[in-house]
Amino acid sequence: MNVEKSFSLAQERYAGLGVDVEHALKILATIPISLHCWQGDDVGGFENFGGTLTGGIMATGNYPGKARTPDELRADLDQTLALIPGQHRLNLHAFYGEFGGKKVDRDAIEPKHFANWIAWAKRHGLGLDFNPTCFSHPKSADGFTLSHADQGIRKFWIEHCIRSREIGAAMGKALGKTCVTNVWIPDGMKDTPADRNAPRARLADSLDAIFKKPISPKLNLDAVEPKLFGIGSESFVVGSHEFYLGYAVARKKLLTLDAGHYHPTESIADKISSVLQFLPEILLHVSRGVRWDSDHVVILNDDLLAIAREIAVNGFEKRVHIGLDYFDASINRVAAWTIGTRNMIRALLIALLETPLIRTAEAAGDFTTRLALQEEAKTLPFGAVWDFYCEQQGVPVGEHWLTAVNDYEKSVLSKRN
Ligand code: RNT
Ligand code: ZN
Repeated sequence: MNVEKSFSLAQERYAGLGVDVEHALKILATIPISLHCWQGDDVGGFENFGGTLTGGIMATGNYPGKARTPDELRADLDQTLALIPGQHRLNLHAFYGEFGGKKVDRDAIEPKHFANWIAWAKRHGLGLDFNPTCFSHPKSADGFTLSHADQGIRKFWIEHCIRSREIGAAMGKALGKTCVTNVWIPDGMKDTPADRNAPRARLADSLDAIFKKPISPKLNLDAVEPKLFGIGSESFVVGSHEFYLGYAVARKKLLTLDAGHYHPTESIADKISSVLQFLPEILLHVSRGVRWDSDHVVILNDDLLAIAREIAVNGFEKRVHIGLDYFDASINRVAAWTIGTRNMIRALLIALLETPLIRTAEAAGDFTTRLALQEEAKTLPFGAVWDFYCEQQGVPVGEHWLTAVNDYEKSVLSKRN
């Protein structure tokens, strides 16, 4: 077979540079990517009380075939997972619970509402991650949740987040795989606030109330996600980077770095080794902003490679939880998941294969050689290794996954609506 032939030539080429390809593939197979459930239905959720997406995030496009029920979403995920090499995780939002047609408000969610998800994950050997949903709800309509001036509204969202952690712990326990529960809130202001302090003080208090009850870190880890701006919160975001960095360090929480949450020229890759000096673990939301936090499908670009390098080169794969966070409704959603996830894995592979000689050159102060090798590395035959890995893991090689997606679109997605 061509795949094997190309692979063995590639392996030889890498061996000449001191790179053990088999070893790289072994490590790659241990790195789970947490697929975000919300790519499958444009961040809609299944509460079925007619809510629209709010919170300053937006899915644009109306490609046909979006999942309308948990069963449809799971079927789409089954198809997606069949196209992605390796063992991964699913990241759920609270409003993807199964409420049996009843109105269960956010402050009343329980592990039982996620029983089908847990059973499905168990069948697939997947871990689950979790998120309270502090948007797309009447009590978040004025743009504030955990930092709201109204104590009643604050209490509602605190209760939601407390329950979310408990659901995370239940997932961790049932699956024997630690759940990461990530708190992101949309709180902020469109225009210049007079008081930036009081909302932040309230947010810190609310978080302390949420995290008061200790939960075993074997079952659930708490993460907090900062942001620079959102639609409708352009001038002020309560949970800014500095706010949550300080909070995470002071309270020993995971910090979530979302690739779309900073100035467009600012990269989260450079933040990883900075924050890991002071935090044992972090969570990534790998995304792609185009001019703004637009959450485009992750592609194999320099930004993604830079993130992958930081993880692979430093051996941070146990300390950095990798999640995806994008939502494109303008293309086939199964393809969107597949493209982004395969790219994340491919970027990690390229990074793992990068020649140790680059580091050696840098350590020797030889920056000429460093640059030369960095550039040579760009045309090393990682594609042959990637194809081999896909074949070895029993998923389609190269563009052949697209055939499966097209068939699925014809036989399943096009029948929806
Ligand atoms: C929003 C954050 C957050 C959401 C998801 C749906 O800016 O990135 O992570 O995208 O929780
Ligand atoms: Zn995010």
